[in-house]
Amino acid sequence: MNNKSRSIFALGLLWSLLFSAVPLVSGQQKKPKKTRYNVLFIASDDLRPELGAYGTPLIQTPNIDRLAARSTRFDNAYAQYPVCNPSRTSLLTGRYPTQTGVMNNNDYFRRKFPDWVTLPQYFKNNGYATLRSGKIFHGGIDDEVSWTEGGEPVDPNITERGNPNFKPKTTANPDPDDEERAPVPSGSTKASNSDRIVVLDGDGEKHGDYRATTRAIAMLEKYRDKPFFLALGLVKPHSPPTAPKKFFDLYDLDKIPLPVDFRTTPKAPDGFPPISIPPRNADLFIGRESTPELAREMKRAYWASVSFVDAQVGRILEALEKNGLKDNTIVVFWGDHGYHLGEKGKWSKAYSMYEVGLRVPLLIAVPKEKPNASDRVVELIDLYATLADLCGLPPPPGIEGASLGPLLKKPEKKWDRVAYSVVDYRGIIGKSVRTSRWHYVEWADGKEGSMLFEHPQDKLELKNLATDPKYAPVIAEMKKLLAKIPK
Ligand SMILES: [Ca+2]
Repeated sequence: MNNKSRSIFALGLLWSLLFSAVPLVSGQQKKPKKTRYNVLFIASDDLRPELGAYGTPLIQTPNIDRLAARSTRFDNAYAQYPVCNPSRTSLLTGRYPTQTGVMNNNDYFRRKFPDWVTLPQYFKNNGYATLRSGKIFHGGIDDEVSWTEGGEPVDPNITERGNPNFKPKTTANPDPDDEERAPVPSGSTKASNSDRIVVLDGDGEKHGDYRATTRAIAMLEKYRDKPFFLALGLVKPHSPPTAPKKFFDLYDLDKIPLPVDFRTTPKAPDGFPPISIPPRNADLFIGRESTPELAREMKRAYWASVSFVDAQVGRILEALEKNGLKDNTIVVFWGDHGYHLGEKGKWSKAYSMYEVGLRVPLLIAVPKEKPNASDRVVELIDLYATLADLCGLPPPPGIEGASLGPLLKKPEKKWDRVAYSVVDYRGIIGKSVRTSRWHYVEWADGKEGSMLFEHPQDKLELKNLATDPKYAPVIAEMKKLLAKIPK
């Protein structure tokens, strides 16, 4: 060996030592390297799992159904809070609302926890381009540092609304998700701005969701050669129900079904805690009664709005294919909480701890992974750990939730996790726990009422078992589970 080759040999030895030392330090040395998938993360606002893929007859969602046909469909997925900002904050920070403290649509988690790393930020820190188009965090409370492109500064007109010393520059719109601040219609039968039905022209090209999708497609084309985390947040079918005329025409009004527990005004049935259905709707039929006819029209508008969302999902998925990205991109489609369409007279999600208020659609499509359906109880908060796992990133520190990766491989796998949800109604804290068989809810530790339902036989939650002494042992078990919600 001459001098030159000796020094090359030494250099090579040094390099190989260095590179073998890195995995030793991070404890990853034996893990096979996983594919660096892109992530397409699609949110729909206020979408309950009423889709063709979820077995709803009549509703027209062909694009989401096609995505579902190559996904694992989660049939028992739950939001951690039945309002936008607290639910999204929980999902995106990987912490329960009891940890974030975010329980309304004005709080920003970084006020208390400036150093938390969000789901997109975690991808950004791991070399991904993180791209946002549309509503991912709450409107006006985006988290700019989470995004490579598309982030916006927080709007103090929203986050400072509770601060008595704050002088707003603009009059922020009353928050339609807040029962207390919801706009009051001037006449008893006149619809307010947020509960009127909006019919769009053409394909809805002028609507924010159409434009957000166009922008997301442009981002996808711009970043197609990098690992990317692209988040597209559609605001429909959030009120007001909005869609191009052609999507209304898909539905025959007379065939739109009403729920078995339909009422014209929101009210908890006898034997249920009154707090379970607040007397005033937040989204639709605000301060006014519905009728079966008006209810059918409103539900048709919601369905049309869902079909409009479906069309945007179709556009972004088509762009994914056209750019040759389908085989290396994980697609996640999720709703941020459930929604009442007349069940127990309610037309919104706010403060509902019922199955219909908490259950969400959740589809996860991984390239080359077999399509499946899983009835295991999962939480939106699981998405943080899941996506990090599926993309081969190191396990994120400090977060709650579990990777759903094992359920994608084996949907019937033993899974003893439960779903927690929390709500704050005028300072009264409600807590919910969902197991595979039971759904238990209590307010103020039970002092303001409680509900127990058995699933799947009472999937519409028509019979409250909490007052039947026979179920005291079940309730004792449920209370033990509730005591485990991380604080
Ligand atoms: Ca929402």
